[in-house]
Amino acid sequence: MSIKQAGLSRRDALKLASAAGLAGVAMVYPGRRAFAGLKETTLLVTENRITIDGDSFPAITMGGGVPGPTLYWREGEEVLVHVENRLSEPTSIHWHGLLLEGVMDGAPGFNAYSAIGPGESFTYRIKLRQSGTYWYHSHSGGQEQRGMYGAIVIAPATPDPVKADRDHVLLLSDHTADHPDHILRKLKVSEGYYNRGKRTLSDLSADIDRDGLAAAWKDRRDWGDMRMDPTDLADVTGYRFLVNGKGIADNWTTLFKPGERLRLRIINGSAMSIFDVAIPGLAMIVVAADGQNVLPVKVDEFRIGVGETYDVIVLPTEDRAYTLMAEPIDRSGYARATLAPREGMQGEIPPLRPRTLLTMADMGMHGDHGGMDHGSMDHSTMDHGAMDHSSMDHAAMGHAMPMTPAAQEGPPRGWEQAGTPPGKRALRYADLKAFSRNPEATVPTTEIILRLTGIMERYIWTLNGHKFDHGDPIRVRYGERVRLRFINTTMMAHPMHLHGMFFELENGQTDRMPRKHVVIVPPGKEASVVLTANEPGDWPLHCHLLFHMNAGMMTRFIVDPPATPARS
Ligand SMILES: [Cu+2]
Repeated sequence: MSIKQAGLSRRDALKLASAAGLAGVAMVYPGRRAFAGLKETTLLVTENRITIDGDSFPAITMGGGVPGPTLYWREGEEVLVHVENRLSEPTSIHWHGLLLEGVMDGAPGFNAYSAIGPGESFTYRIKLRQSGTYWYHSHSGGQEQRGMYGAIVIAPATPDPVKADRDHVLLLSDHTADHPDHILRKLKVSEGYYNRGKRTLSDLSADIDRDGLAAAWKDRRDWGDMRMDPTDLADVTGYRFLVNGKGIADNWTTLFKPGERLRLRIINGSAMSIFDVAIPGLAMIVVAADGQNVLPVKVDEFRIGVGETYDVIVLPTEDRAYTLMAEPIDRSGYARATLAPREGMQGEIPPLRPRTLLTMADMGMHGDHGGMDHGSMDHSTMDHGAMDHSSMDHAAMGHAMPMTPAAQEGPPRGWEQAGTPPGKRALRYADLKAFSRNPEATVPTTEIILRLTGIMERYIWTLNGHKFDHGDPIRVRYGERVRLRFINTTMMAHPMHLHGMFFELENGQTDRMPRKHVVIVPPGKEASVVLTANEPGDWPLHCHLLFHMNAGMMTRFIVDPPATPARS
């Protein structure tokens, strides 16, 4: 672990204290009541100013900076986090990916948890039942976007199967000086407000050259009918993209000695941005997804949805600097970090890859479908040839990206096309195999269908056609084995996140389905997961795009408490 960049953190202070034989936090913070065997952390939530690439911005900070401090914990520990709200508005902290008691989950309005009022404090108490890379963030309004996010690294109780000489968190985020409430208002006025990548007439002529007049115009007309832009991969642009709170000029850097093994814990803590991540010249071995170990898979790049995490091992052998590039899928900019053998070095920055265009094929629509009601996007009228669950082509799901892009002129077309350079390999969900075999072989007894829906022109994002708390919640029995089928009827990818539990991604694996808490459901496609409902509670299930969630793309996933055996 490099202490270099972080300065002497509280954790380091604790480590030093324990190395010096000083047991317990009471020695470090005299006067605070010590809980035997508990690890305590205090997070002050305050308004503060932060500096990115030399520019100063207001922010909401946890512990004074953005991101908040990385919390280094150990599996089996019980942790106490005292959160003191020094804002003039309510706040909350949610522990993303952690298994915990419902009231400690930190989502206001769920599990009898309420937001922490101005001037108030709340103590979270979590007994850590897992290890890996996670993060924490506000679950109130747009506060996450304003700086309330930080990383969590939980060391396993048993020796870590992943060996590394150095271990770093790379927390990706998107920053704007615009207030989140203002952004949402603008989005509601016009869905295209932020979409500056609109296609122009000259684009049309290029399409006509390639596809012929009829096809080009037909595609246009279809898009027009749906009131969506074919470039709507992301609906908010104008962000700058950060690694560990650092901009492109700040250039977050870490050092290595050639031949060392580096573990990079990459977290997508952005509000709205899905990234393609690569380190040109360096292969990455993916060893964990969403905090859970997977069988190692070597790739050149991966796509990371909002709320997802990937741990990778890299083995730089050359005496040169490398650039980690994270390009948002709308290619409106990039975040970078540098891995270098010495201070002051930087790697080459490759040109941004072209922006992918979505096509009607992303909606599973081929040929004439003139009678279709685009306004309601009724699932039953869609072409489900490729969506039959039983025969679903899992390789084509989610991250399916061919090793080389199809030979074609112009920008890549279709969600799956990341513009991966020829001969390079992009991670697909189908590549993820759980490190340990799935304990559950039980076939799901219940299938729950969740349609991802929206009325884009009014910026209403919904589940099964209902805004949050306007439709029925999902309710399952304790211990029930359920399948959740997400059917995306919209033109955007939605990273769907479940609190309180892991699910197993149905990615074509049989007994090694990866355990995740976020699944990207691509535009017009579907994804399915299975889970055993063994965490009683009233859990949020939502799209992790901040403005989609705030617009209503959220529901309750209620797991009834276990039945109490009748007394005799
Ligand atoms: Cu969404």
